[in-house]
Amino acid sequence: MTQAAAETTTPDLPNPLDPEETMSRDQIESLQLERLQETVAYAYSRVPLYKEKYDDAGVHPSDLKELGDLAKFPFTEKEDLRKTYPFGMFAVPREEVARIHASSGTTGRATVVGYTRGDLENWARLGARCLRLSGVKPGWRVHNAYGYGLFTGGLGAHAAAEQLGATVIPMSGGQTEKQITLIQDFAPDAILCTPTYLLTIGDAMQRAGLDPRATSLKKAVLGAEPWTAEMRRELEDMFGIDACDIYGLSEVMGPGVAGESDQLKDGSHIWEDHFRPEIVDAFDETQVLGDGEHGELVFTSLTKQALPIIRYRTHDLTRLLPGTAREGHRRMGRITGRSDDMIILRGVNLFPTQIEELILKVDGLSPHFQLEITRPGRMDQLAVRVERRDDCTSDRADAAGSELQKLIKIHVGSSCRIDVVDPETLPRSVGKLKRIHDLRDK
Ligand code: DLL
Repeated sequence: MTQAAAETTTPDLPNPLDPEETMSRDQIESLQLERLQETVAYAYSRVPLYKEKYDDAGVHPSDLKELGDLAKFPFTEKEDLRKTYPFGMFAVPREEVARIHASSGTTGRATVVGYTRGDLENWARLGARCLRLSGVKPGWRVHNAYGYGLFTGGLGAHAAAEQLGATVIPMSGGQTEKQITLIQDFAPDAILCTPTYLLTIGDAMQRAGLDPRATSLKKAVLGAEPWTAEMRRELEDMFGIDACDIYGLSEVMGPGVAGESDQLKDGSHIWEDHFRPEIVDAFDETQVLGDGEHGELVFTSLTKQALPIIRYRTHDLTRLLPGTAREGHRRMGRITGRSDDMIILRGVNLFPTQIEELILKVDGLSPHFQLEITRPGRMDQLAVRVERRDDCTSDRADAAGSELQKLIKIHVGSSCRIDVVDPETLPRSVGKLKRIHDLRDK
């Protein structure tokens, strides 16, 4: 055992909550109204796109008298950031922008986001809140395997862990063998990465004859892609850890918009002193839905200086639930998927998370899978390609495939082809995994 691995105890360091974390719902809502009025007026006076949109829609910041009035204001879309590429939506002179990030996106131009020094401080503080809520402690060693660079994951999670007072190991994504070496040598207490990348690391350890349960890891804080309760169980069993969710998106901030309690594991708390969430009907965005109802998540930033964002359509589908671990801040349910990840198969809507949930209910099937959409004749066809587990023989794999097919028919309502393939034949994730392979145009 290395010396690092031998040092097992970390003294308990002070770990105070931010005062806003313990505010009541009423206190949060009055703070939200005050900050919302300021933010909308700030954006209107500094960003031509907002002024133009609001003038066209006949609304003015002074119309915001109560929180519900926000619904009178037009949405902001990813397309607005593309139209004003690269810096057209910044509300401060470029010299006051301390950092730029960008998301590559799969189509079209990258969307560029910016932060003032103050924005970076808030981001780090909110990220630290998430880690603290997930049970990560000051003084812990934190292995950060989110990608560093223009993606907000790496640097965002890094600043969060530093702010918390952890010792950060800035590994970034990829180089799985090196990840494993560092996990063994530096003996981290927590790991930060995407759920599918943690699966890749665990899988690679097992193939190298190592037991992921024997590492020093106690907690994983996972996000940047949708994952299910079944995947949480898979990863917790594989590593013998607590796995918690962290949510965020570049346009709104980055990782740290919402985080989950390791005690309750009941969904991520949105830091509502900095963001006002709404849920709108996914098919009619003019309808704002109540708490508990499923729809598309929309965010308004309440404190951002460089890039205030008002009613930003995330296209993430979820619902809002009352606060638990932090009572004043509502939680979001699991994200079922993004409206643009929805597969419409002969009239039936389906998300990769639904398939993940069903695969992990079938004995013998592993969480390594991908979805292929083809159009052999005139009809779309979905094929689920899924690896059998090592201990599942090829004979049993056929039965497992039939069982999955039946489950998908019953629970999703679609007929699809199932290919159960050998272990280690599908590509492994190094960050956000692309589950859907649409081959219809090819
Ligand atoms: O993925 C920020 C992030 C980094 C979050 C690391 C958490 C951890 P983007 O690249 O802009 O930013 O992608 C944002 O990723 O709209 C969701 O569709 C998805 N996403 C992020 N976190 C979660 C999560 C980062 N916990 C997009 N569960 C979002 C489900 C998530 N989906």
